[in-house]
Amino acid sequence: MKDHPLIKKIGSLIRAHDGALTQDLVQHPGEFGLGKVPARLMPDDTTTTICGFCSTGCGLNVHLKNGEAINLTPTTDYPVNLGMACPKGWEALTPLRSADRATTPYLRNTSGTLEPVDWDTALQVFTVRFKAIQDQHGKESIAFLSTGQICTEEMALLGALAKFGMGMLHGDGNTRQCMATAVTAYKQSFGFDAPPYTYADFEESDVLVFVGSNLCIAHPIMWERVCRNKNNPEIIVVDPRKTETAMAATQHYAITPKSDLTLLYGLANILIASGWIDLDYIEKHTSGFEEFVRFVTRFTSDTVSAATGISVENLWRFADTIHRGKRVSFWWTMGVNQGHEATRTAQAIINLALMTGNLGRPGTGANSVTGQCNAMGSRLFSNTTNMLGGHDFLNEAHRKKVAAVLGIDVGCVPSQNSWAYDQIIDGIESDKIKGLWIIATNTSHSWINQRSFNELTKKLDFLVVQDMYYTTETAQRAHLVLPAAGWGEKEGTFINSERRHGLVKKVSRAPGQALSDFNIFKLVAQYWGCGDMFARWSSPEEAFQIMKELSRGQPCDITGIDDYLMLDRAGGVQWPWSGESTSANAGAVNEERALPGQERRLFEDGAYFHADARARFLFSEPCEAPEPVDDEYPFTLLTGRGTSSQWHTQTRTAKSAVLRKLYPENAYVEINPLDAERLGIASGTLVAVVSRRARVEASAFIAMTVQKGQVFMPMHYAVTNELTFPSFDPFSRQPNYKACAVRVEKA
Ligand SMILES: Nc1nc2c(c(=O)[nH]1)N[C@H]1C(S)=C(S)[C@@H](COP(=O)(O)OP(=O)(O)OC[C@H]3O[C@@H](n4cnc5c(=O)[nH]c(N)nc54)[C@H](O)[C@@H]3O)O[C@H]1N2
Ligand SMILES: Nc1nc2c(c(=O)[nH]1)N[C@H]1C(S)=C(S)[C@@H](COP(=O)(O)OP(=O)(O)OC[C@H]3O[C@@H](n4cnc5c(=O)[nH]c(N)nc54)[C@H](O)[C@@H]3O)O[C@H]1N2
Ligand code: SF4
Ligand SMILES: [Mo]
Repeated sequence: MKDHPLIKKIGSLIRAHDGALTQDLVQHPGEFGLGKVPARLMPDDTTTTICGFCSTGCGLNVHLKNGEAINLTPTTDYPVNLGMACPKGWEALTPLRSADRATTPYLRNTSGTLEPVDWDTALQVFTVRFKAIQDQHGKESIAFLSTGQICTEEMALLGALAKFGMGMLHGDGNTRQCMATAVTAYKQSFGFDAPPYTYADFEESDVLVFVGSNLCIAHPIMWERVCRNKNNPEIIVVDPRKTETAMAATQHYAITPKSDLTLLYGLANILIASGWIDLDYIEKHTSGFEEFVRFVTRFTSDTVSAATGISVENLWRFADTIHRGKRVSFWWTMGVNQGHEATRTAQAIINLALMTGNLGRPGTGANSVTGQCNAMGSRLFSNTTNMLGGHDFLNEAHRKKVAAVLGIDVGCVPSQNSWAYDQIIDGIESDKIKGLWIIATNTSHSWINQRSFNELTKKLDFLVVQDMYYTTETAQRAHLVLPAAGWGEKEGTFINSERRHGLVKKVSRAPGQALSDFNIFKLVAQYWGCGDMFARWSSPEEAFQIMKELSRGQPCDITGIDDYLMLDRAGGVQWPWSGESTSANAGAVNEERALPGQERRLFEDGAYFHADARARFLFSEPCEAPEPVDDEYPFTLLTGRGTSSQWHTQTRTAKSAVLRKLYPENAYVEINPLDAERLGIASGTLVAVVSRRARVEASAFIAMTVQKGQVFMPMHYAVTNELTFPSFDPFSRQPNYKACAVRVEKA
């Protein structure tokens, strides 16, 4: 390796990197040998793991032959899914065996094609090119975009390596597209990013309110938990579309898109004016209520009805249902998070729960449902928006604590916040970002106003994409592709929507020379010359021990989880778990150690994470949607999930013949029958959907699911984000994917 021509060229740039890991990984391509695969009360040929698609975090039994997965079934005694799985879970192994897996690194050659190279060359080029950019344009000129879809240990290592080892200041992830609003809303309202619920709450409520959430499609097993509710609950859905979830609800309010904030303030006004509030709770546990009361009085039923399209009678019915409920839970997902005033909308939901005392008791809560398998890991440990372990880059004591735990110089820890995703992309435009490393996300498809990003990639001096497949839209634009092992081919932990850390196991061999993201980051550290800094991160399980130390004393403290084996035995562990068991939280007592109770919720004592222990009522004046419809673009385009068998940009789900049978192959647009008739559009014909950004084609799906004047396109087809309008919530900088103006015409 020392004689490699590149080494000669770059000389002292690279320190010795021929440690055991390099020997192992570079000399012997492919990660041979499976992990330890601890079996939890299982026969030797079956082990357990957690599904790698959505944030529900279902437990799966993986059936092995010669230590290698051949099939799987849902785990019956896992507290999350109780033996159920959705089509994606059942098909989770199939995408691993696809022919377009990246089995070697690829480097773009002088004629512009991606050419296979070995790991050594790939890592040399990675190091030389990024260092050269930093030398020329400053350390901050390279950035990373990471993900909520790799193991927490991998995210933590990437975040630490990029920011503390490689000197990057800017790094963000696809969690910005997804959960940034919930993070910001909780931090401001509760003092920490803390979704309070446990899935048992789905079964224990007597009223469930879903705002901008299509649980039947996006979280089918959470929906199954709702179906197990024995209280004959009222299920209220607020969604402009008549979704599968809305059809199953007892009350559906087909709200005018992006008028949720007004609706929620109007409901608050009715509840307050009627005395349907819990003054005791408000007084003991909150602050800012009086200002809030003064603010909401102007949201009279008539004005709210006009803005939202919901009749005055129905506004009162909605409020009355909340009032009559003994255990009311409020749930929200992307219909809220992806909006131009998303943070305040999420907080308006939180305000309703606070003022009615619906927090901290079974079946209650202001509950943000997460999206990706490990979005919650990314929220706490990706070192992007928050510093490792839910810490704050701007807080000196936090910087010292994190540096001490990692055994690094505090001078390596940035004292500034990173740019958000959109600001990093703007940085490419303004020549401030010259190099970008994208890990486990497919920006070229999923980013809002995708065409603009794709144009900008041409301005980058160096784009590295680390993915399971070399065929993704983003990988196809890269200078260098690093081949990653996927879910099932590596070990680590995920954190699900209800804060449950679950163990993910290696049950299959990564193809060719693909390596786990963890080992890719370790190699990068060595080639970069900062391997010593990460010597303690010798394996995912060692990294988990570091994560535990980072969490100590935080609301997300997990110091009570001994190791992976304990996680496995306990059926996952919800944070916090510092090890003290009380009669309330202790579950089955094992001869070695008490395992935590399997369903734990936050704020049972009414103490929030602000210094005064009070939750805040936060609010702002609603403002107009950024791109309202007009004569030229008369339709509101809604976007979201299409079916339970499609996952995001489809790099994985499209690889399964079984799943492909369960959804339309080509892009489609849902149109209301009245609009279709007026435009002379027949079902199944090709139409053009035109926005100020693009004109794309899709087949017409004529259905009552959308209201007149609205159309819907699933995000799973790349054309959808050619149309979307880039606007962002001012507090969370989450993209407003859910509403832009379009027209529809015959193709
Ligand atoms: N099958 C499948 N499941 C998934 C995913 C997947 O790709 N496929 N992705 C996962 C991820 S990462 C996420 S984040 C979640 C997303 O889960 P959800 O948020 O439930 O899914 P979406 O379809 O994006 O959006 C939910 C609803 O918001 C509605 N909506 C649009 N505009 C508004 C509005 O102004 N107000 C209100 N109240 N509602 C509005 C849409 O009509 C849509 O029905 O799903 C997760 N689960
Ligand atoms: N219009 C519109 N756009 C949206 C949304 C919407 O509702 N409407 N929703 C947004 C939301 S909520 C989200 S979360 C985003 C999702 O957007 P993306 O994150 O871009 O979507 P994915 O298809 O999940 O991309 C994950 C990538 O990681 C790769 N991968 C999978 N596992 C691994 C691994 O272990 N290691 C590595 N290195 N790679 C891996 C996959 O092959 C894939 O290329 O989309 C957003 N975009
Ligand atoms: S609901 Fe989510 S976690 Fe459960 S099997 Fe389906 S994709 Fe996997
Ligand atoms: Mo998401």
